Amino acid sequence: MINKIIHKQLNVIRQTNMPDYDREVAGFSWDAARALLGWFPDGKLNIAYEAIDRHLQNGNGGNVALRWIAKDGSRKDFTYRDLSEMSNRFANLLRSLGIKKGDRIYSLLGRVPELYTAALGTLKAGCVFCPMFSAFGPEPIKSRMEIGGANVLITTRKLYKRNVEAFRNDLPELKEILIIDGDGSDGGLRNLTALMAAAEEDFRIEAMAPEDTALLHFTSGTTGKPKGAVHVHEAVVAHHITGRIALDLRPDDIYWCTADPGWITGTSYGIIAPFTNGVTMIVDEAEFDVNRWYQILAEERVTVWYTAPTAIRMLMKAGSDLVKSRDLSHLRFMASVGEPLNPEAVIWSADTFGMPFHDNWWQTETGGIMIANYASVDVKPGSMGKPLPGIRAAIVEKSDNGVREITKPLGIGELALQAGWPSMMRGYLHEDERYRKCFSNGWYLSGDLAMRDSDGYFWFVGRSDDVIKSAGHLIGPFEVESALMEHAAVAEVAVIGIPDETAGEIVKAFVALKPGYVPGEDLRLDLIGHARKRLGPAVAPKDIAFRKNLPKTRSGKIMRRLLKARELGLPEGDISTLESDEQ
Ligand code: 6R9
Repeated sequence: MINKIIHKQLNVIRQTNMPDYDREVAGFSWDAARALLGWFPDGKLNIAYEAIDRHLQNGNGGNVALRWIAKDGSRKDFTYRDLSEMSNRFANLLRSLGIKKGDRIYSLLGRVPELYTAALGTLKAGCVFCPMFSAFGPEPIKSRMEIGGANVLITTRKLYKRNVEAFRNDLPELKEILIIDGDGSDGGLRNLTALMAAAEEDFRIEAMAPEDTALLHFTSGTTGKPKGAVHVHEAVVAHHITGRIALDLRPDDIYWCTADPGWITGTSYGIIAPFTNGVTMIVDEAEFDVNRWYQILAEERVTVWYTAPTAIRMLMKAGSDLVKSRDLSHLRFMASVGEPLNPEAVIWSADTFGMPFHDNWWQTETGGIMIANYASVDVKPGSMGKPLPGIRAAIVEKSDNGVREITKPLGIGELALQAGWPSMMRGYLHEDERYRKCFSNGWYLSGDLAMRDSDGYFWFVGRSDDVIKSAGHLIGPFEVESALMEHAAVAEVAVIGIPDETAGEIVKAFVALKPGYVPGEDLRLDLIGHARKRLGPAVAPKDIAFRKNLPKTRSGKIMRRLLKARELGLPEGDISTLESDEQ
């Protein structure tokens, strides 16, 4: 723990949306947060109305909602009115195809404008939106579409051919595939652009019950298939208030969230929260690039910036001079999420930008920010900050009848949140048992280990499971192992995360070969190639090592933990259940 504290200046504190954290905590009510939104009669609402059309009613339809920067650097602006009309067209288009309320609309797209209008139009039509990463290969795409029962997929011709075509007929519920770059002549694919042009511009937004499903976001566990976290329309209450008090968003902000909507950060804070708060949001189609990023921050006069530790570490590596040579005087708040943010990175940013990155913590399951460093609160570098007003967070440990709170400062235990905030997932799709196991004595158990200090700041310690976090993305070892098992040479496989200076962790696989196969560089590259084809570059292992056998428990479970301890030269811990272990 670093003792240095970054103090906030009084003139900064006064200008924030939440100048007094303790007062906000004492006075906070979710009902008051609900009242900040527009709502429909009879307690109904719709996320897309709150995000877009409410601003038209308030006379702000002409404000720029989305400034899209294409890979080639060209810009395109969309006002709130533009997005309203385009999402209306998309909703009408769904209706014209016979798509009903509750149907599941999936996207497999890069960060292009169609992704944003499809998300909003889907919500307007009362359908469920499920965004997928365009860097996924066919395996993760197929399992996600199968589990969620996808009815419509919006994608590009290339992504369809490469990742979907081969299994299209295995998905009986999939009715329509809309191609954003289609010419209408492909077998069974529809041309989104033509359909959009033909669709009506007016649409009566579906009034949804607060508990109606709005979004489906997949996340990974240690075992089994990916889990589909179900989120409801009322989640927008939490998106809105966290945008306001954790990211300090205001209508005159130029806000840039660098996350892709395939990750929940890119939906909650890359679509919903910024729009409900009426900002101008920057979307960059291109991937990370140091110079491009600094150029965007300067040229677009970004005021609030939300990014992730892997990117911050890469910026740090590129050096402070690049920052100092630009005019970044418009920046007033910077935040980070997704993995531990090293204290060095916080101090570096405070020295280099004149303000620190504000780390915050949350999960796909929590739907929105739960613990954060706020604009008005002093920052302890390395800490995730303090619970959101309205959220009770605690450190708990197992007890005879469930869990009990550890109140001793700096006691390590599982990070838990008192259940019952609006953006909490309402279930893992088709997996009630897995969902129920997340709760005990009214606490939601996060699966993360953490501690709280005597000032109420929370500190991340580690994960309590084997899930890997690489460049901010959760990767389930089982998903990677399953893909490698499909290779003819593989008898057994175990996948773990290895610490990496930049990406936090990288995926490494240990493979035992079937008889007749010989370990070697060619086979190693072949296995990596196989995994990349199946899983996509974001999920595939970066490294593969061969073993004669993998360490297993007597019940036959591969001990990933032991492999990891050996790999890192750490104590092997309790190996009493270890069975075969010939290396
Ligand atoms: C939003 C998001 C959730 C997991 C979470 C934890 C890790 C997130 C963190 C952090 C340390 C932070 N995590 N924020 N670890 N410090 N500030 O990331 O959702 O992809 O579901 O991941 O990410 O392990 O449990 P998701």
